[in-house]
Amino acid sequence: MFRAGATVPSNPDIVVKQGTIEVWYLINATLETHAFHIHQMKYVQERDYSGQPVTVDTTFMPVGKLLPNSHDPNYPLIQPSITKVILDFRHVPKGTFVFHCHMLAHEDLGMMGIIRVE
Ligand SMILES: [Cu+2]
Repeated sequence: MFRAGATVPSNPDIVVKQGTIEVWYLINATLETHAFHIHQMKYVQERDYSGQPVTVDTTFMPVGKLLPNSHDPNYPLIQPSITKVILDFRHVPKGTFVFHCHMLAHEDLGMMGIIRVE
């Protein structure tokens, strides 16, 4: 929500402390690939396709895996993919910025959040 006259939202989705290092797990419980992207910083993705840690600003989140549902075969279950990232807020300026899916159709449909560094 925006306050009257405000230029940034007053209610961020995530608040972090400047100077901290955070581990986030990006969970994709859908059957579509997503591309996590955050502004103002790069971060470490636990491993790339070669199995090595890599510094990035966008992470592709693999699709979830379909599993049979023994209770109702018409509704299969989804085992989510989990991607570990390490975000270093020691040198990120205080302020408010966005993270979002870098697939623009997803972003336009609402896959966007606000983060505030305090
Ligand atoms: Cu997406």
